[in-house]
Amino acid sequence: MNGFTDGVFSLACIGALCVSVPANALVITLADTVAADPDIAITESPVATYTFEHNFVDDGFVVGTDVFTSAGLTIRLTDTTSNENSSVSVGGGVQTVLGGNVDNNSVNLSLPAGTVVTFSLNPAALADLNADGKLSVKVSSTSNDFFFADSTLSGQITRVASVPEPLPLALMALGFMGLSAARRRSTQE
Ligand SMILES: [Ca+2]
Ligand SMILES: [Ca+2]
Ligand SMILES: [Ca+2]
Ligand SMILES: [Ca+2]
Repeated sequence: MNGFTDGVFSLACIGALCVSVPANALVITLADTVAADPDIAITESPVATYTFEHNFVDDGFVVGTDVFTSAGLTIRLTDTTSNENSSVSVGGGVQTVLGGNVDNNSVNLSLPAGTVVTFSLNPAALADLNADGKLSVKVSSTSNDFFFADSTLSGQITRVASVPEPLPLALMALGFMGLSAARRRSTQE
């Protein structure tokens, strides 16, 4: 191989290496649970609402890099007696889901009985979650009383991993070394 083809060959190799290092898009499932112990009574009066926040930042969510493509909220409510109506609102009111009577569970409120309110976040609620990795949740009573047991928000994020900086730089350095070696060889010939 003469100096010129040697240089072209090393450039071609570097090109192939650069192309073979793609940006990686990882899909990761995250879940965050807020649990009340003991269960929190939500009544028409004096306390009609219970507000809390699902926070994914402390679970590794990186604002600006990670994006929730979908997420579902599962809230468990319990009750001791009578009929009531519940309402769950997220993201300061961008999505509200109305619930009916909560099944009675008068024996032990900590048992996994009661009623589960579950729904997928709409685009506005997803946007609120992606903006800061947090979603506020408000559980309200619109008639009579019930108890809040726990809430789980889970969903899939896509994480775009950038190409590590040192690698392209090292490849460029290798390329220049190859070219100058080829030049040296061709001037010596
Ligand atoms: Ca969390
Ligand atoms: Ca009930
Ligand atoms: Ca938010
Ligand atoms: Ca009740």
